[in-house]
Amino acid sequence: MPAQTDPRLDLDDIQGDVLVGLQKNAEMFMFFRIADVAGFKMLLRQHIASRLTSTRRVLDRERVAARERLQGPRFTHPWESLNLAFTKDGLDRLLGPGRPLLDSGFERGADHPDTIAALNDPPVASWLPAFRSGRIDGAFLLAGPNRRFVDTQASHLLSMLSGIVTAVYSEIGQVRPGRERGHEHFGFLDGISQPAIRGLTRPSRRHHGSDQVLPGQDAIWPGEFVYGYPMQDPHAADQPGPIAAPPAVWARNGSYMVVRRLEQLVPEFRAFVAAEAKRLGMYPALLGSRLVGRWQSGAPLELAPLDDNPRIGAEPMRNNDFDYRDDPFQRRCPYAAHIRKANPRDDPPRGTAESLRHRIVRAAIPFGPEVGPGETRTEHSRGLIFVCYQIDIGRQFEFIQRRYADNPDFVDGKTRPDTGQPVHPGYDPIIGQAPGNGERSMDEPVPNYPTGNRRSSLNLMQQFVIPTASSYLFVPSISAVRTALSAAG
Ligand code: N7H
Repeated sequence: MPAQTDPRLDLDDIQGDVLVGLQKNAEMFMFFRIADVAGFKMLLRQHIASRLTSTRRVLDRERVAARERLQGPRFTHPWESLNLAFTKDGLDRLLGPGRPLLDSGFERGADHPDTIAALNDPPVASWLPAFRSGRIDGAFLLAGPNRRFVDTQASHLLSMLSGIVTAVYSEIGQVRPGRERGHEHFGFLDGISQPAIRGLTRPSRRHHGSDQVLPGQDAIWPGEFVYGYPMQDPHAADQPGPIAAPPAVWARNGSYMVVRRLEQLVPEFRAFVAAEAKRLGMYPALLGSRLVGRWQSGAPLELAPLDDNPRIGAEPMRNNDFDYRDDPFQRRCPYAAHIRKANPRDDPPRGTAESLRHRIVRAAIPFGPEVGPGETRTEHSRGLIFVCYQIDIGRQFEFIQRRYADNPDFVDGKTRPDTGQPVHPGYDPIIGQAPGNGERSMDEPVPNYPTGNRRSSLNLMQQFVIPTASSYLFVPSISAVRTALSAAG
């Protein structure tokens, strides 16, 4: 429940995946090109706008699902979800080339040479064919309780759009089966740490001077993710900052979506962790947790530095309740570990206020089959369809990738406890990318916990996470789909 000072969010107008996430066991990402603009606009107005799943609907479903979770079974409701987003080319098609320009990162695009260079991404020539040739105008997100349900939903949509839209690429993501549910393909529990959104949830406790909803979960002003609301004030996190002013009236309640199809080389990752753990004299699960910053169960190294503690991992009141102030010398968690890089909390030189300017809402889902019993080298494409939402792609997603994960000097200003020498933390071993696919390394894979000054480093000869497609999209409000974006031109 929002606090009185929190902004009122237009829950009926903001699409449901942006702030809360569509309910899903399976989700299809259908990238398309518009063939008949006038026909497409008519369908948007008459059929599609009313079918888009709003944030209110997702919240209502969440309440039902939460009640039922108490009784045991997993989500199986035949809830159909549909969201829609457009690339810059799609907006050009709908609004004409004189349309107002939106966020600069969005207008540059994921496949622009400057973006590729900034993120050290692999060349577009190595991406999936659909993303390297021809235009992509937008993407439908279709989610539901299982793959068959979503496939059926997709064929209904496609038959309605026949002759009007061409599907150029579809990928279906699915939660992993059985006990791996909620875990990504390397085996780690995902979807634990998300920003809480002011106006959706009420900050409930003061913790180290900031408003938090669950322990360790900072409340963020909604303008960081959606146009028309206050952003963070970099000097006072509990005060509303400037409004995220929409670049056009119709952009209000809209957000930007980054989609990245990230292939994961799972057998290779496992073999690497096993071999390096042996070399370093540690057990593989410990080394794996030092790369991520959490154990596979989700328990954070800050709270469980040497042994897994699945009870902490499963407990929302505990599994995020930490920062890095008690770990100035990376004894519990390496500076380069994925979660310490991706959300450094209070660790950057300017503290938490700095990290809160670079938060994203994540909505990823794994794709591809499970690793087969004899699969010692990757034989099937699998990985994560990484999705995140923000209001400024350059300051949020790109900043995390470029200035944190790909920057071997971040976190800066750290020194060795014994010699006072400066430390170079190295690359994020999960998503960090070096220029030209060069070699990466990370500092201190071996814990010096609770004491010790053994110096170790890990050479990451290859990447285990490989981008194979990337796209920047705008997720308009439902009312914009019904009006400005579908107005007869
Ligand atoms: Fe990451 N992984 O399995 O190792 N991620 N991630 N991520 N990630 C997180 O806290 C993973 C990727 C973030 O607040 C967890 O929810 C994998 C990209 C952020 O403490 C795990 C891939 C970006 C957080 C993984 C991948 C991020 C986070 C812990 C790619 C942005 C929250 C579970 C295949 C550029 C950090 C959790 C916090 C958490 C994994 C991609 C960002 C297990 C395998 C591209 C902000």
